[in-house]
Amino acid sequence: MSATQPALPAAVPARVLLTGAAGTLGRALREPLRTACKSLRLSDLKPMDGPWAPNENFVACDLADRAGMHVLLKDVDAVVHLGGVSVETPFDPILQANILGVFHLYESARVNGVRRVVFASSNHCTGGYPRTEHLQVTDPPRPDGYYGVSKLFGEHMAQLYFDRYGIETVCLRIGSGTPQPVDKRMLSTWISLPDLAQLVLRSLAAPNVGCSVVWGMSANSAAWWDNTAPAQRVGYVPQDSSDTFAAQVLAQPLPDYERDPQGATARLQGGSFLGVGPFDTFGTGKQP
Ligand code: NAI
Ligand code: 15L
Repeated sequence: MSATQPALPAAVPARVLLTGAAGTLGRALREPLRTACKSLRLSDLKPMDGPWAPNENFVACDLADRAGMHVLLKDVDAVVHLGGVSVETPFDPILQANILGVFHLYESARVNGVRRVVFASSNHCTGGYPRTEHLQVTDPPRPDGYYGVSKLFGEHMAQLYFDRYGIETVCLRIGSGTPQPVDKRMLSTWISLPDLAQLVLRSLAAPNVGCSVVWGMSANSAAWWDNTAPAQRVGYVPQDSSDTFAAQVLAQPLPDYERDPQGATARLQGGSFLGVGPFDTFGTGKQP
């Protein structure tokens, strides 16, 4: 890709907290974040191993721990919130990490005077749409599971805390953040890790974002989402495209979840997440 990328923003807030720092995307974003900000506080459920750069420190915290979250958000200007359950699961872990955790995040932000959040939302907010639909961020949500519902809860909390308290949030509906696309669906949903880093930095630095939703995707010809206006709002200009990998990916056999063209996992945007559940919520040992 050769789309001209505006100069990287100078105005990344000085003191940034990165939750979910030990996860896949947290590890990928750590270096670009610590380079762009003055101090980077890393957090995750369990301790991470060093070594630490001079401007980094680590604080272990469970998102479900109210008092711990209050302390975690002290003396930070902005939060990149990646922490939480990142796949479709039974409701209880999602309730703790993604529902209670996001409530603690925003209440701690309000009490500590944090002005900006970059929230890792997900394409699973709209994973129930057929792959034939081309979506705007303003289209009605169609979550494909409890996980997608929890991300929509986060987006609504972001709106509430902007309208009531002026805390700005960029909700990134991330597609698939990986080194390269590995299946047909990802030709539509892929975001390269350098593009994701650019998107996060711009979301931290862009002025007057209010509460906005941006698709987290590279410049993929097969995209299901229109990112024109949302990307402009934060100045995001993707440099990569899944097109580069299309021939290689399409030469591979389809993964199991794409094989039956009438099945929900192949027909709908959420892919394999639609094949997870129902769960044995009431412990009866019987699935409906
Ligand atoms: P991941 O599962 O690798 O990382 C999530 C991190 O959150 C883990 O290190 C985990 O220990 C931590 N965590 C989980 N529960 C916690 C709790 N109760 N308290 C504190 N920390 C907790 O996920 P990944 O792939 O790095 O994704 C990061 C974020 O981006 C997640 O919120 C995910 O939902 C979102 N996302 C990721 C996409 C991707 O392509 N990787 C696509 C769309 C959204
Ligand atoms: C997500 O929201 C997940 O966190 C990630 O693990 C991927 O499955 C991604 O969506 C996807 O849809 O590819």
